[in-house]
Amino acid sequence: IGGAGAADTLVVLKGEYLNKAKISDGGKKLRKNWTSTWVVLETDKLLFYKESKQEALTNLKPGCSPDGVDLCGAVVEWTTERSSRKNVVQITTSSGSEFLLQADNYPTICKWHDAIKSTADNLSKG
Ligand code: I3P
Repeated sequence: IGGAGAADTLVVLKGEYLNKAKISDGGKKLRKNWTSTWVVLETDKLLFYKESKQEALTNLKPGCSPDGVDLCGAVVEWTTERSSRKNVVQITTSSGSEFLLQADNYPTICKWHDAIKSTADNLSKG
């Protein structure tokens, strides 16, 4: 994902640590591995950093772009089927990759679910 630090992207939700697991890549199932990830929501994408410190460092380095997902065409929904954990949100990208985001604190994950969903829905409206 390019455009880190570009003037046309704005942070919608400031970084926060959430549990993240990528469960499929382009339709191919992956072994689930939950990791604590620093997540930042921008106007068109969700960015993932290992640590909060990396957000500033990555943006300073020319040619260095963070790991993330394009939210255009993405489907965002609560799931109780993809995990035994509570408070799990599933994001399915237009390229067929699937991510799970989770937090034990319900208000926290609700805020992220609502913001990511409305961002994705707005982008899809074109
Ligand atoms: C997985 C691990 C995950 C679990 C997943 C297991 O085992 O226990 O935490 O997901 O369940 O397969 P392993 O470490 O051996 O890969 P949840 O915590 O989300 O339930 P799953 O296969 O039902 O997704």
